[in-house]
Amino acid sequence: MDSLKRIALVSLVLLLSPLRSSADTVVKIGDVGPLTGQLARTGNDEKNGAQLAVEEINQKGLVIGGQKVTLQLDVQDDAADPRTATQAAQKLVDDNVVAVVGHLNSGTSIPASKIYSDAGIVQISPSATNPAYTQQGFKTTYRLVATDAQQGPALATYAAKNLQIKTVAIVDDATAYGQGLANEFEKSARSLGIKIVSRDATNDKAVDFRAILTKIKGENPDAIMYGGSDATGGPFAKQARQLGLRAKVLAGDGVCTYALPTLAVDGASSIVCSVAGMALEKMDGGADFAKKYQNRFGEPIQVYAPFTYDAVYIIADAMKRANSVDRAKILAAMPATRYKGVIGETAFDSKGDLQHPVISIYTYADGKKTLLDVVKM
Ligand code: ABU
Repeated sequence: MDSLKRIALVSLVLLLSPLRSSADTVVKIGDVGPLTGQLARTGNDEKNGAQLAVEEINQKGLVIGGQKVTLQLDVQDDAADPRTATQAAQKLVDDNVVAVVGHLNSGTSIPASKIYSDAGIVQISPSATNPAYTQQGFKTTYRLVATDAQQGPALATYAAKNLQIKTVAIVDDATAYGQGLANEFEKSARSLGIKIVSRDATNDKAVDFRAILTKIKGENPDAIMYGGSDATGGPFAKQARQLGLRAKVLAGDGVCTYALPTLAVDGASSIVCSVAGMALEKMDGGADFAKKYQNRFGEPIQVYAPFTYDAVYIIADAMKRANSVDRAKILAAMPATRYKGVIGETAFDSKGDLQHPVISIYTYADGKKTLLDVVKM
């Protein structure tokens, strides 16, 4: 066979080869949250959960529309800053991601959501709890946690009924999350007959809470409700204990991390906090997931890693049902989601909120995060 014939034959074989049609299509999924700054610990936790799902799905093999698909996580850092978050969102749009897992914070998820909505990209926040996130009329916003309109009342009810709290001072960190949660808590607490003795605001970069705490000490409340993250809530509880306050410190999911005892030290035992989803201890497969996570990353889960893990699987499930990796088709498949994952059964209402939200209540006993109650909303 002369060389021209040989080239023609090889080209024909390549053209008809099934290998050609099975060449991988790389599909990008955005993952965005704070990877630097005070919330980097929880941001990396969420990124790790998503990474684990991507690695597993790629290892098992994903075929969409007869084409082998390799998922790639496009990771962006929003530093928990609203402006940086919109820049990160635009970068993800420009990178042609088909869906986004993020952001961690309400204060970043909300401004970024307009950018994803304009681009028709599904956004699944694993942890943004401010109700406003899904109330903007966007078809693209989803979340895997209960909202603060559920978390605030659950915490207030636990305080009134289980802890017999009669008086509370409220402090928030002036973020969309911390202030919003404190507002929801305050509304419910009042309706349950708890007296609000004071309301103060700090900020999410504060390190010294002694002026506010000294004033609160004079008010002698049964509890202090703190709306904010573990980075400030930990030192807040620690300084409260150092000043001799014996009041319970009530807080939401921002505070309720694995790292909290390191940040609050002696103050950790005074904390009662909520997580806006099923407790890891009660998740089917939660223990296996925790082991898998520990083996892969060499550290324990902070809070929401199982939620980003499921978020990636939910996106892959939407791709399968749409039989497409086209972002518009993935978006169209999302409302019919019925996905059973590590965090439980996920189905969304018309706004992108969970149909069956759950709140878990914890404390820290002997430095260990300890489950007190699980409330189905
Ligand atoms: N939900 C806890 C922390 C994230 C947020 O800002 O909503």
